[in-house]
Amino acid sequence: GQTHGFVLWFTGLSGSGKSTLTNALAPLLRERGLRVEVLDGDEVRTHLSKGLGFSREDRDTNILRIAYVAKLLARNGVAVITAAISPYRATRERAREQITAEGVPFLEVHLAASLETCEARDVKGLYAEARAGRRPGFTGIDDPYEPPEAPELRLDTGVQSVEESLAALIRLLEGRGLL
Ligand code: GGZ
Repeated sequence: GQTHGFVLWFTGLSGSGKSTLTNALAPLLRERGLRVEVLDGDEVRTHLSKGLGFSREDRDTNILRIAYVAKLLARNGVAVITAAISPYRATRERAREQITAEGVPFLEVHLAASLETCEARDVKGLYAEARAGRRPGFTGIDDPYEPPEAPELRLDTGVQSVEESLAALIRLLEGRGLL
């Protein structure tokens, strides 16, 4: 079995493809014998982060909880994929520090689809609500998203297909000796 856990930390706007890629990648990693856990922001918010909103403070609390659980899992050999917007650079850096302090590899993956692309998809109709003022503080509309300056991988999910993105992710993990 696998011995080395890691954290693959997806960051990007709502609709940038975090959940899509996570759901496609997890089974590929399992096929290769890895134990995989996914921490999806939307899902975490119904359990671990129930009751939290979208102020900076609440988002930071959410992200640091995800980082904490990711660390616990990864240091026990689990391949962890996180899929939260994680809009603040400083908070992602705190997550990185806490996880790498345990000797666990942390790979930040920026899903860099443009706001235009994400808004055009608007799978859940949330951008339309935000534009109409019914969802104040929506990331990318009237709340910040700070893109990573030096992510381990950047994927333009507005241009690259899911298959291309998956291939790039597999290459990243292989290149680091994690697959
Ligand atoms: C951003 C929001 C908001 C606001 C609700 N801003 O695409 P989704 O719908 O399914 O995923 C988004 C999710 C964001 O939760 P995260 O835990 O990933 O955010 S953070 O990392 O900032 O803590 C979106 C929905 O919740 N959503 N209101 N105001 N996204």
